[in-house]
Amino acid sequence: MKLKNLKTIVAQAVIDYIPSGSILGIGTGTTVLKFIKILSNVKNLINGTVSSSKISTLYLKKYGMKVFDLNNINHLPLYIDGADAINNNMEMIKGGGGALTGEKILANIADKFICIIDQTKIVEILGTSFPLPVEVIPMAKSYLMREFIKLGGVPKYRKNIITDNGNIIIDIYNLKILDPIKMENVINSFPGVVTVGLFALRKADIILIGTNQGVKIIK
Ligand code: ABF
Repeated sequence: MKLKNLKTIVAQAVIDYIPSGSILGIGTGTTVLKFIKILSNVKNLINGTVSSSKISTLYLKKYGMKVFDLNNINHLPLYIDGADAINNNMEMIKGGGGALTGEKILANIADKFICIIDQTKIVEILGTSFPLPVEVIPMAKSYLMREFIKLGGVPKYRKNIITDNGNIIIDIYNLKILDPIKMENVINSFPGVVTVGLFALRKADIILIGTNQGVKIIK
């Protein structure tokens, strides 16, 4: 099956998990975009959405979906999002699209986080195949790059990207993340770090994987 079809089958399958009449948290990325299109055909199923990024908000509105401001919502039963890499403990690297801060806020608030991925995202060790994105306050860029080198990584400033929050992204290459929770805590502790794209403290609850054999479910 082509990659885009793996994303489509998983975007379709997650519809069955949506509680009717709820407000739904929406992630960012190409799989989520497919999900938004499919969701728009059954939009009466939900009361509306909250969005993790400006780009997803744009698409949600384009497809006629109601988008609430998160500050006006006090309960989020479900968050649906993709990932860039995920290990067999449901810990993830996210933020390849630069929306990691909005994604992490929604993932943390939601009662349940369902991750929708294609089979290429499964990895044994995080950090080896996909670099770890970190959203950073611009004035801390050089300091943080030095700290990331000390962690054993190769940091690279992502050019021409300003996040939804007006910050920059540093991608850390070649990090072998053997203890994701520890690494998330360490990177969180540096002043100037807004969000690290490591989702280990709050990992996925359910993973739906688009494979050549159909949708595989991991709980
Ligand atoms: C999202 O999924 C982002 O964090 C990440 O960049 C994106 C990548 O997945 P996709 O293959 O769906 O574009 O959660």
